[in-house]
Amino acid sequence: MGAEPLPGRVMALQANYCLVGLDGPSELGTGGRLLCTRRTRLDKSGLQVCVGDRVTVASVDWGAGRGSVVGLEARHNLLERPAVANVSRVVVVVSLAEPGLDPLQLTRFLITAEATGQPVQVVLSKIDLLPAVEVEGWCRRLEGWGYGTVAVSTRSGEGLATLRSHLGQPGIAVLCGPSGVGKSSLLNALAPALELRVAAVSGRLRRGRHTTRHVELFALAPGALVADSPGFNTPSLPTDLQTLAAAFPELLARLRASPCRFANCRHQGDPGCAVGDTWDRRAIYGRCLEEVEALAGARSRGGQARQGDGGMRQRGDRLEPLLDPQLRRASRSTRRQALEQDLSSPGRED
Ligand SMILES: Nc1nc2c(ncn2[C@@H]2O[C@H](COP(=O)(O)OP(=O)(O)OP(=O)(O)O)[C@@H](O)[C@H]2O)c(=O)[nH]1
Ligand SMILES: [Mg+2]
Ligand SMILES: [Zn+2]
Repeated sequence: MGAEPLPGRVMALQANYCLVGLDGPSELGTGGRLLCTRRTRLDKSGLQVCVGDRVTVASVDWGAGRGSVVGLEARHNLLERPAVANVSRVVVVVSLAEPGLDPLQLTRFLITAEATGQPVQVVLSKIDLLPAVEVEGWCRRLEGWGYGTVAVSTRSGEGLATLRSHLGQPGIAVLCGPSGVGKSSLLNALAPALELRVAAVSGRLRRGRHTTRHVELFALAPGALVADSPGFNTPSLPTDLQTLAAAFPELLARLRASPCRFANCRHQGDPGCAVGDTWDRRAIYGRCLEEVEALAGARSRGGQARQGDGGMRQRGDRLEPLLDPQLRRASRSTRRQALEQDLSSPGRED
């Protein structure tokens, strides 16, 4: 039994356990992993750990490779879905074909990614299925949205070296995106020893089959962790308009250059709108805006959605945190309080 708590990082969640990668050398060698109980209430808020969390482990049984998480460090940030704490960059992967790229769906992934406050990047996958000129067109289009892109193919190997250099940076990079776009295939291409499960797309729309079921962190280089995650189709939107607008880099750039006449401008042809009508994602922004407004309207009519459930909402068979986006952008301590209400759970994403 070890006496001093040992520092480490949550690499994956498994049922009621979490897999903790220990920082230093231990009786398990370097980079040893312990299966730890995670039902322990870490504090009175009942906060649970999430992949990416920095934790301390005690009551270690080296022979059995087991331990107990006894401490949790404050999170720097949280990607809500897939739930990963302390991310350094979010890489949204979308394929150009099989399944085809849906700009609204991509935007919803980008909005979730932007909420972390960390750098966001787009990987365009399966470029072997499209003429180079179309790939180039998508790259330019996404640059217009304010995003750097890497165009890749696991079949031809194109773009893999560039992607490796991005993912090989210190910190945690999260690969997220729809099912079947090739997230796990990309990691297998970069690190064949991982042998992650992949599966062919199916159906008329060539959709993925939800092959990856859990978020897991892998070391691509010393200090460089990358998370593979289960694909899902419809990331949710923020609950307020300021957060929504802040997730469109090209909109922010125009507003910084010259603000609209009215502070509550919807940028949909409003009088005195400085953003104008010519930006690519105007209609997509409009769709998201309508959805956020409709949800806000339903909340203000019902009232109970936010207050009655302790900041949680039901999605499918699990509870998800209702983090107030304004809190997320508030001071670090306020943000921590918000995070402490967060019950993160892995599992099936759709
Ligand atoms: N043509 C082509 N097919 C690819 C490429 N990369 C992956 N695929 C195929 O796409 C399918 C889905 O790949 P996965 O790696 O399982 O996709 P995923 O994004 O991890 O899917 P989920 O785990 O369900 O989220 C598999 O049949 C892969 O062989 C590529 O560059 N080109
Ligand atoms: Mg996968
Ligand atoms: Zn405007």
